[in-house]
Amino acid sequence: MPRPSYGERAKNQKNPLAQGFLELMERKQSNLSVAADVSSKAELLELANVLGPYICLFKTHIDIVEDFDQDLVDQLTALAKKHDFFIFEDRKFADIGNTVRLQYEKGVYHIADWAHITNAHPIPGPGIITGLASAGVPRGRGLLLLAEMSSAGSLATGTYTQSTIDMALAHPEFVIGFVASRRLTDQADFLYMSPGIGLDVKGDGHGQQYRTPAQAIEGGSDVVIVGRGIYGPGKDRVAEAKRYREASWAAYLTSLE
Ligand code: BMP
Repeated sequence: MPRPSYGERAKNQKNPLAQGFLELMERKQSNLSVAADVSSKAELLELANVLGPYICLFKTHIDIVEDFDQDLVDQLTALAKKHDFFIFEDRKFADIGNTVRLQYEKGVYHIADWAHITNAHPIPGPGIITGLASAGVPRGRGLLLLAEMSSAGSLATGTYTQSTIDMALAHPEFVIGFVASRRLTDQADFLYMSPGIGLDVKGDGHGQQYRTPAQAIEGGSDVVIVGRGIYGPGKDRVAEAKRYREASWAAYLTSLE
């Protein structure tokens, strides 16, 4: 059955963050996210500036940047506006609600102040969502739950994944979707973001497992997340970003037929 377009889904979205993101994908004709796993401020900003035109979402692990400062956040926010992308801090919160709220709002990074989207493991139960929501909803942010993981031997399967869906359905004001390899439910229009994507290799020797963009989109993913496939050793970053964007968008267009 043909799927509705990102633009059509935006019109029916009740969550404003998810709506804005779907509109951005349609406007920019990109369902590609880059996973910017680099450890210096200069490299991170360079990736955001050079790859910004091709992506809908810039995914960070801010705690691996060795020279983090507020200026990095200010410059990244300016690049997000300039190139029209959202920022996803892949923080993978995993503690009780009160603690994650503090980790989200305070400390060195103040993630809630600049990341449009962040994510959490459902393992502590629904309190992790309400804790994060208390800081995120007033700022208009969105949360993804890790319903599955791309790595070999992941424990996020079966009833764990099902319980994650139930937790998400109970919190539509903040949960906009999942990190997952495939579409999980038709009960609400969630966003599905899939890491573990590569066109050339199958793994990384540390448990990562790669599928192609077409495999992910065919399974119902909305956003394809690519890291080393774009900027790994010897890669032409811009050429690879274009290649992954084209492959991911072509698979999306096929899914509409
Ligand atoms: P790469 O494409 O270089 O393998 O990077 C994948 C990125 O996606 C990493 O930033 C990793 O933290 C993240 N990720 C993942 O690989 N699998 C998951 O299940 C969840 C993730 O967030």
